[in-house]
Amino acid sequence: MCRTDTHRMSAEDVAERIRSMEIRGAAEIARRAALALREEAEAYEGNDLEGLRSHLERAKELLLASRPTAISLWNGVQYVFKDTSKATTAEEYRSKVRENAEHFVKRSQSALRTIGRLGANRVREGDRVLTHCNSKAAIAVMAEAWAQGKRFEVYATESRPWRQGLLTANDLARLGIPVTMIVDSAVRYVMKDMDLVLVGADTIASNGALINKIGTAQVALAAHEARVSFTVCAETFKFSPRTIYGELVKIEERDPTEVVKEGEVPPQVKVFNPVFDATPPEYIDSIVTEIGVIPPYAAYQVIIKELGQEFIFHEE
Ligand code: RUB
Repeated sequence: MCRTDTHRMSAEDVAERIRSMEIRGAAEIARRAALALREEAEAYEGNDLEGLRSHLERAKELLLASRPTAISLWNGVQYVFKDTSKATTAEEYRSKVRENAEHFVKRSQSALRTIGRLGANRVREGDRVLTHCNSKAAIAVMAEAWAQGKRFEVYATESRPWRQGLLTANDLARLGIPVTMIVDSAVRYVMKDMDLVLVGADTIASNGALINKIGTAQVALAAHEARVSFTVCAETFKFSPRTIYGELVKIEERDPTEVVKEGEVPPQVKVFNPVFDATPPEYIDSIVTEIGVIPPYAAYQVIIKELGQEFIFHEE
C-alpha cells in the first residue's frame, strides 16, 4: 500500500523507489530505509513479538536488496536493529526500532552539517572546484563555503547515464554558486584549471578505497596527474565494516537501456552499464567526515572506532 507522507512509506514502497532511483544518493537511501523500518514496526498490528520480528526481517531483506553498492544502506539497517534482540515484548521491540531509526537519521543529518563546516575550510577564495554526480555531502561543503562569503566556481560533470549532474547544477544555481556543466569525457581537458575536486561516497573500504559513481576513478586519475587535491566528503556510515572480512564491494550493474534505448543499436551489440567504480586510496588526498578530515588510510580505525566491534560482528 502506498502511503502519502514521503517519510511514512512502507518498506516495499521505499525499496521500489530506491531501485528506480527516485530515492537516490547513498546517505538518503540509508535514511529512508531506516524510516521505512520504523514505519513497518509501527504499522504492524498485534503484540506478537516473533511475528513482528519476522515481519521486520522481511522488510529489512527487501530494503537491502534494493541497491547493492552503498554500505550506508547496510549500516543504516543494522543500526535500526541494534539491541532489538534484548526486547521481551513487541512494544519494547517496536520502541527500540523507532528510537534507533530516528537516532540514525538524526546522526546522519548532523554529520552532513559537520562535514559542511569542516569541508568548507578546504575551499579557498577564487577556487575552481570540480564535482562529479550529485552528492549531498559535497554540496553541503560548497554551500557552507559560499555562505561564509567565499567566492568560487564549480564545474559539474553530467554523470552519464542518469545525468545526476543536472541535479547538482540546479542545487548550486539555487544557492547562487556559479556553475559550469561539462560532459564526463571533458574532465581531463579542464582539470589543469581546477584547484579542488570534491566528491561524495557510496562506500569506503577498510583499505581506504572509495566506491562512488562510475567515472569517479577517472576524475581521481586526472586530478592526480594534474596535482589537484581530490577530496571525498563522507559521513562515517559510508565506511564498510564488511570489507574488514575481506569482502569485496559489489558494483551494481543496471539495465543497458539506461545507456542506449531499444532499437538504437542492433541486438548483437552488448551494452555494459556498471554504475560505480573504485578509486584507489593513493589518489585520495583526504576524506572529510563528521569526526574530522582524515587520510584514506585511517579507514580501518574509523570502522573499528566509530562503527564498533559489536556492530561489525552483528549476526545476520
Ligand atoms: C550517487 C553517488 C553519490 C554518492 C554520495 O549515485 O554516487 O556521489 O551516493 O551521495 P546514485 P551523498 O545517483 O546512483 O545514487 O553524499 O548524497 O550520500
